[in-house]
Amino acid sequence: MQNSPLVGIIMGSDSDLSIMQAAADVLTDFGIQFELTVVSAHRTPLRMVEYAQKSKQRGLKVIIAGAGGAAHLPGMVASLTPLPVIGVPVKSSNSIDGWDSVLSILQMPNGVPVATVALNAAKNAGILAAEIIGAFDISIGQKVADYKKSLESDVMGKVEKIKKEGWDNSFD
Ligand code: RP5
Repeated sequence: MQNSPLVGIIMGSDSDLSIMQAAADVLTDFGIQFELTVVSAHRTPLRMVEYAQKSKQRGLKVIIAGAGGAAHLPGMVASLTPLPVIGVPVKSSNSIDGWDSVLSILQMPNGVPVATVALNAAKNAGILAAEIIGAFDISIGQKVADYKKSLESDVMGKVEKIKKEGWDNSFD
């Protein structure tokens, strides 16, 4: 395992942690060092600027940023760092129905991409971060490939399960 974190997980409030925890769990499973903290675009704007501007020099390779409601954190961080930013729209207490966070994170202007995952999909954010790290780290890349293979095995198990339950399957 590396000594300094490769992935920075940030979120607008501690109330996002129950959702963002899934990204941390994935990175732990893949053995990828990460850090996790609260950075609020609206309530600690200067902390956000400092975090984003120092992120690359601190050795981070990817940032996962989650926020709810008027979710400006991922996009603003992306505007301040050359690192890839993965955005997690969180359905929070101040979300209308989640679309506000999805669109705030998704609809970025040309030049400032945020790789936006589905609503509350912090697990996918963790997997995507692992894929990015795995593109240049052979050991992590192999773990990601093994994980993808396990998804196939899981589904093939389901194929067998419902076949045994009697559903007609003339495909296999
Ligand atoms: C957003 O406001 C945060 O990301 C969080 O999703 C939401 C609510 O924050 P709290 O009022 O719970 O601190 O900025």
